[in-house]
Amino acid sequence: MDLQQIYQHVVDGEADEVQSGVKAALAEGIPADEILAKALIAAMDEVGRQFEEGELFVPEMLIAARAMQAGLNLLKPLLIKAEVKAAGRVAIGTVKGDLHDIGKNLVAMMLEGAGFDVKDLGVDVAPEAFVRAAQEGYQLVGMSALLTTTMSNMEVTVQSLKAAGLRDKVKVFIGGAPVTQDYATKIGADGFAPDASSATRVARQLIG
Ligand code: B1M
Repeated sequence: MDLQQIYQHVVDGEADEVQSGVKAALAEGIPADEILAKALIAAMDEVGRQFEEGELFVPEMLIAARAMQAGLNLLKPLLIKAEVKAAGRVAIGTVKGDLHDIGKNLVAMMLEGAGFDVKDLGVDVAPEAFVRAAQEGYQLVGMSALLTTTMSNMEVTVQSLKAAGLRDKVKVFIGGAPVTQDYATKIGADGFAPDASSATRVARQLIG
């Protein structure tokens, strides 16, 4: 199976073809993480590029995202290695105003695979919901943002944790395409991860 074909089916938003392509690639022994990186994630980058160029619009972007998710669902059991849930408790969500969840879902999946007890708060998560999770005893709060306009809600959440007297009880780590280490430092987050696999490493470091 040519990974380029799966890539093109994602760009074209053809979920059934993505699923059969992923199944064929797996049957040929292509590793799940290679299919993820070279076909699924690479295709979403292309979709973003075409959107930016005005070559496609929000509905097509959404259909492509669904096609990617269809492929991702098949890879999920292979990406998650069943380990004992002992690494720590993480509450993760996409910040208020932001509906992008593919990257956040990948990070949650990798954390689960690394043995973390993960509570997925979903998308458009208000600062109060992150605060509630910290009150419930989650030791790590992970925030994702894909829009430059919603990133500022990460800072609002850090401030809300402070105001609730919880800042020294939880570690905060952040990520998402527009987010950088400099931004994490600026808003007082404890960690930043550029991708899903480094998110696991950062989470481990933060929890000590
Ligand atoms: Co949107 N969108 N979108 N979109 N979308 C972007 C982000 C954009 C860059 C496209 C572009 O212009 N090139 C642009 C943002 C521009 C900006 O702010 N700088 C954009 C825009 C403008 C918008 C709308 C405003 C469009 C509109 O309505 N006019 C709108 C906003 C809606 C909202 O959120 N309120 C919108 C809507 C959508 C859809 C709903 C159609 C759809 C999302 C569907 C879904 O998520 N269920 C969508 C999509 C699919 C994209 C692109 C094409 C792909 C995003 C994606 O899933 N990437 C995106 C362009 C792009 O990113 N190339 C784009 C694949 C994913 C695996 O990567 O999410 O980066 P990513 O996650 C990575 C890392 O960032 C990191 O690890 C992940 C895995 O390696 N990471 C973390 C992520 N979270 C982390 C958290 C961590 C650690 C690491 O710790 C906690």
